[in-house]
Amino acid sequence: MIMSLTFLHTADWQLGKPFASIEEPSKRHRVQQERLHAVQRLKEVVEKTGASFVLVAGDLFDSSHATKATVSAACAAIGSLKIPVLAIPGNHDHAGPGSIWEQEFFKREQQQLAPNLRVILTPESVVLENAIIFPAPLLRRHDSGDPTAWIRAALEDPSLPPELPRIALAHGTIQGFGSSQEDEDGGSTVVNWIDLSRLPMEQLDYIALGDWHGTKQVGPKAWYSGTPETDRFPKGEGNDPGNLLKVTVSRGQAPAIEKISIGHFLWKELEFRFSDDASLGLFASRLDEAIGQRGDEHLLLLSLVGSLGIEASGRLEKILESWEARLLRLKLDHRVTIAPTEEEIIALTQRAEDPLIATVASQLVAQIDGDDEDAAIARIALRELNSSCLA
Ligand SMILES: [Mn+2]
Repeated sequence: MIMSLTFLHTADWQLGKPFASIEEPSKRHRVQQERLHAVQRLKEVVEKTGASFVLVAGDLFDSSHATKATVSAACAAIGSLKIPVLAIPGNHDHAGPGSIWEQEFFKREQQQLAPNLRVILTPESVVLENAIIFPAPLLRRHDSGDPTAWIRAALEDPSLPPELPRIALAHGTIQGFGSSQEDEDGGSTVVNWIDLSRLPMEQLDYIALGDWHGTKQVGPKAWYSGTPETDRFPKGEGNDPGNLLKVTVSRGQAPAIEKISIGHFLWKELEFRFSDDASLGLFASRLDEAIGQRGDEHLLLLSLVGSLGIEASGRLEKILESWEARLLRLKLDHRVTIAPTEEEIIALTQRAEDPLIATVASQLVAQIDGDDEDAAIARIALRELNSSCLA
């Protein structure tokens, strides 16, 4: 009889990630907390899928310096899942000296709140009731060797139960894909390099990978689950974060994979070019369509180019002020230049009733053309002058 097994594959929770680029403390706190909420949301998925256990393919914590509050909250969330949770250390929470896994406080909280959590610190096969796990824990941040190399020989162990599905669990980069490290000479070296081509695929039933934050299949039986809660703006085409994987395996059969979306906050990118002052209205409606009233669930990377008249640039600044306040985060690449309209130049420079302003305006208008800093300052000064005249 073939035993079929369903489990959940997840990774890169990075609990305690600081999100220091979010200045507003209340927003930063919400984004930090959402990573924990994602673990809490796992409970529903566990119940719905009837999964036997959860595999966390590394980087459960963002660092070994997770606060006690983060450690306790993580253990409580994991404990609430009730089923076994097996995790390996990744590069962020590697099992080197001073690791979080050997800290007395973590051990105590784990024992009291998450007795179902098993952190695997040694590269040895783990025989469960219904599967065999081949873990590749990272024992340092950057491993120059292949952390899965030991698995090749271990699969030959005749004492392992032959009928149980065999699952490798690893964290790192695979050949030809993933993240690389810049070395000091500016060259690129690959660390934590998993050589899938050297793993005997016919002897494994699934390879659960972590480190890449999008969901991605990288072999017939090998997947990155991605991070359950998105933590950065989309990097390139096809990046697909905010999921976990429901995996059904049986010994010697192709695994069945189902992607389950679990992420909450939305990280979006928007580019807009201002062709004339009328395009400001189009821009405002574009933002309304993309985000609308749900600013407090969005992070937005906004790239703006083109040029606007003085008065329209002032209106743009007000629109941006609003979105800055509404969004969890507005990351702005603002390259819109101020190009006064004919009417604006005339209105400012030919002020018979106000000769001083007319003189200053004429001097600024003479300086606004160009890409240098002086021209940019002159354009802003002209905008300020214009708004003080209107006030
Ligand atoms: Mn990682």
